Amino acid sequence: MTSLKVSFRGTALPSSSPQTSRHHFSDSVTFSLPKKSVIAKFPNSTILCHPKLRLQASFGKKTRASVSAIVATGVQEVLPPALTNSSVPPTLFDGNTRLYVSYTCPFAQRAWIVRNCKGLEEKIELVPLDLLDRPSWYKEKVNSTNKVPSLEHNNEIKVESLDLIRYIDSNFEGPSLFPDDPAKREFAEELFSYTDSFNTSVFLFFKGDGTEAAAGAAFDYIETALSKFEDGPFFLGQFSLVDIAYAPFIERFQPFALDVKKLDITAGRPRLAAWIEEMDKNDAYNRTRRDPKVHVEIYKKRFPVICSSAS
Ligand SMILES: N[C@@H](CCC(=O)N[C@@H](CS)C(=O)NCC(=O)O)C(=O)O
Repeated sequence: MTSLKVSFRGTALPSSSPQTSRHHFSDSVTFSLPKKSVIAKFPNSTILCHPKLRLQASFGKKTRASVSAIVATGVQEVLPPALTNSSVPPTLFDGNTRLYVSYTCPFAQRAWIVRNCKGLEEKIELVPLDLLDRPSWYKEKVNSTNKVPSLEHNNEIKVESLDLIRYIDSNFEGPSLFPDDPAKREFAEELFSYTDSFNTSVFLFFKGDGTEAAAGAAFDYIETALSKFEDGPFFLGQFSLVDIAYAPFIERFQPFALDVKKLDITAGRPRLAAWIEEMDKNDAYNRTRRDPKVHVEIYKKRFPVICSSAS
């Protein structure tokens, strides 16, 4: 029998270890070669950035040969089209787990990132909605506030993105995205509480109702927060739910501020720059991202005042 062994070395989160961490890790899977192409999955780990992959084929007992191949990092997922009011609805409350999102919503993106980071692509079905032509069954049967995200799990609905990311992290398999260290947990609570103030300061500035100084102070808060733990470039040192709570917003704020105000949010903020660079390497997150130009176009329509006063 011909078997193929695929191994990787790279940055990963091992689910078997309680230590939340970004470190070099190696693992391998072996399988026989069917005629069809095969997908190598590493069940005990989530690959956080591009791994070095090695493939080795063994033909019988003695012969071994290295095989070169183009291997995609992480999971390749074909994203379903957003459901409109005229689309066929999913069979609700049939025991399946579904995450209702909008591809444009940063709150929904938080939950989507957690789903991907934990390798739950097959356990949690992604159900995108078109918010401009929202299916009526969504408000009637899923979420009476008519907002995304919502999670349908065990025939119950969970809502609110910050609650949802913690729920998914605690109630599903996959690497833990929340540290055990009490000092880190305490700081995480502070940072979760700050997300609304952060977003509000920046949105007010974009709307023309706030000041650049207040928005700058919000980014300075982030810069200071990123220096609290020295064991990594993330908010709690190692990658966690806190990074996931902020990433979808910073992903939008950065290109928009640069485009309409020529304002580089990373200027004089080296930790924020390093954090963005690290987040850019995260495959689970990257699979939820949109082209920055799309964000800029959406924000230009949403915040016309700052565009007309652009420097
Ligand atoms: N606090 C909520 C906010 C969710 C939210 O505002 N979602 C927006 C899309 S980004 C939405 O569904 N808006 C639809 C509406 O307000 O009708 C959360 O964190 O989940």
